[in-house]
Amino acid sequence: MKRQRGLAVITAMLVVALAASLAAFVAWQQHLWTRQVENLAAQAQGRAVALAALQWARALLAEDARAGGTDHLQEDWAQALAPLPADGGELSGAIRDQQGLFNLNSLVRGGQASEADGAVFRRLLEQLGLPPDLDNAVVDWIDADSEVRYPGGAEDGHYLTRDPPYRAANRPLTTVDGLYRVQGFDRVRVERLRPFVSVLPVPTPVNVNTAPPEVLAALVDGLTLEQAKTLTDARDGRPFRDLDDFRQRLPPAALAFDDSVAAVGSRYFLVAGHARFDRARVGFEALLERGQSVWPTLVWQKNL
Ligand SMILES: [Ca+2]
Ligand SMILES: [Ca+2]
Repeated sequence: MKRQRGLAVITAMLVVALAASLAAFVAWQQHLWTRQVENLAAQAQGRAVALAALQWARALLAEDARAGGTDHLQEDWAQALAPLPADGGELSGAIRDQQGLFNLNSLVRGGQASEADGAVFRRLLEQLGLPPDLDNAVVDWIDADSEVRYPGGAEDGHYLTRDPPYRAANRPLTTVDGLYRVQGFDRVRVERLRPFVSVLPVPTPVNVNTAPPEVLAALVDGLTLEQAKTLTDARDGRPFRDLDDFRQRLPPAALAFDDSVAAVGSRYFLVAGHARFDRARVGFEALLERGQSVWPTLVWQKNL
């Protein structure tokens, strides 16, 4: 009941914020003459709507943090915002848990290649029909040293022979597209991997309550994709309470998983919003971190 009321209040806040921004711009637009100024107005309107949508997402995630417990796909934040009609346009949006995916930056923890995360990533690569050696290439790209890992690794010595030459980043990835510069990756391979990976500012465990079957199968050595699908179907009706619950519900044939790579909650969420007004279409993406405080902080935001 309380949660329902909370959601209603948040939706009402969003509608008020939208109406206010729209009213202001509609009044302003009556005085506009040139297309150039109209474009500027559309951009400003887009920014105002993006801000309202972002506040909506933060409020939902804060509400969820106050309720405590795990993070799973039946919670309010995980329900997509159906296209919301606004005067002369509409807004839609969604919040996606980034820890349901494999965080590529988990491959290096505390400056060292993480064996447990490497094993998960290699299983994911294999399952997607990609060479498991790509793991070493990504670790070398991220780790601070210039020692080449075998097989498949590459450091400055390799990248400096490319045309044009460049150096290994030797720091965490900031976008999945960063993989294009890494030895062994091309368009096909990056796109194959993209739906299952994220790049977060720090290493993170995978949330078994939001991970797709492909990621769950990679997480647990010996778990087949078929078994992982059965597991996610059951989970979406009854989320895992904790890692022990997850362990107990694994099929007996599946081997153990490393506790350091799994969790039942999340800190990082991607908010995506799209709005349409007359001719103008605006979109944005933002990464929110729900850390010590209930109110999530903005890690980055970009307009699409
Ligand atoms: Ca939650
Ligand atoms: Ca390196």
